[in-house]
Amino acid sequence: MAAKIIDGKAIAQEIRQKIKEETAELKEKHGVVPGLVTILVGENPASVSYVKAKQRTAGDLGFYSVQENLPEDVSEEELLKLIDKYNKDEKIHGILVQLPLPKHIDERKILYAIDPRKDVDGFHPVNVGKMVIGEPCFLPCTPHGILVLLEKAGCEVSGAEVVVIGRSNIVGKPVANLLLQKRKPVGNATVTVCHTGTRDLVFHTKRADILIVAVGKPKVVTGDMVKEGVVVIDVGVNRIGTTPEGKAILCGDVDFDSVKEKASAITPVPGGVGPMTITMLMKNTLEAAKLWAGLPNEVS
Ligand code: L34
Repeated sequence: MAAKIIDGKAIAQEIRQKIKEETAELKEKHGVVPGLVTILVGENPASVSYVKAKQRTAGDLGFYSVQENLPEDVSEEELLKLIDKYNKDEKIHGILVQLPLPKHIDERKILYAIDPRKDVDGFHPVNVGKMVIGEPCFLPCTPHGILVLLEKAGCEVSGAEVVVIGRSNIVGKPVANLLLQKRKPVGNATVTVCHTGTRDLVFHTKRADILIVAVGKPKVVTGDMVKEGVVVIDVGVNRIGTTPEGKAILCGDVDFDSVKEKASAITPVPGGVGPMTITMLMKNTLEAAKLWAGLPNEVS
C-alpha cells in the first residue's frame, strides 16, 4: 500500500484562514487585537527559525506581535522580569518562551512565572493539570496539532491502538493523555507509551493502528517495524546537514521511504506536524484574547 500523505502545511493554511477571519471580526466588533510576545534566548538555529515563523504567522493573521531577543548569557532574573512585564501588559494575551533554554536557567521557574491565562503554550502546571482532567484550557500546541491532523485525515481514533514513542512534557506525555480521553472528535483510544526503558519496542510498534513518533532522533522507525495500514505521525524535525546553499536538510524520526510503503497515511517532514504547531499557537493566542476580553472562548 502506498500511503496517503497528510499535508500538514495545507491543513495549517486552512485553519490559519479561519483564524484570520475571526481575528478581523474580533477587531471590528470588539476592538480587540490578539497580542503575542515570543521570547528567544540565545541563537540556536532551530529556535531562531521557529520563532521567526511564529512571528511571521502572527503578523499575517493580523495579530499584534512583539519579538524579544535575549543574549545566551542573560540571567534568570532578567528573564523573569521580562515575563512579569508582559504578564502586566494589556496588549499582550499570549507569552511564549521558546525552549530549550540555556542550562543556567531553570526552565521550571520560567514556565511557572507565566500567567496561566497567557500561557498559550499550555506548559504551566495549572494548564497541564486542567488538560489531564479534561477541563477547558490551553492545549499544548504540538499535541493539539496532532489531534487536528488525525481528525482531518479522517482517521478512526476511537478504540484504536495508539502507540506513542517518547515521553517528553511537550509531546509524548500530553498527546498520550489527550488521546486516551473521551474527547470528540478525536480520542477514546487505547494508548501505549514507549520510551528508552521499553523492553521490546518493535512488539509495540507492530501492533499500532496509529503510531506517533516523538523521539528527536533521525529515522528510528523503519518499515519493518510497523504493520500494514498504520497511520504514522512523525513529530521529529532533525537537522541532518546543510545544502551547498546553506539551507538545513531536515528529516523526521521516521524513515519515510520505507514506512510509506506500508502505512495507509503518514505525515511528511517538513510539512507535517511543524506547521500545525505554529497554527495551534495562533489559535491559543486568539482564544486568550477572547478570554481577556470576557468573550466566550474555548479555554475557560
Ligand atoms: N516554548 N518551545 C516552546 N513552544 C513550542 O511549541 C516549541 N516547539 C518545539 C521546540 N520548542 C518549543 C516548537 O515550536 C518544536 N517546535 C517547532 C515549531 C515549528 C516547526 C518545528 C518545530 C516547523 O515549522 N517545522 C517545519 C520546518 C521548519 C524548518 O525549516 O526549520 C516543518 O515543516 O516541519
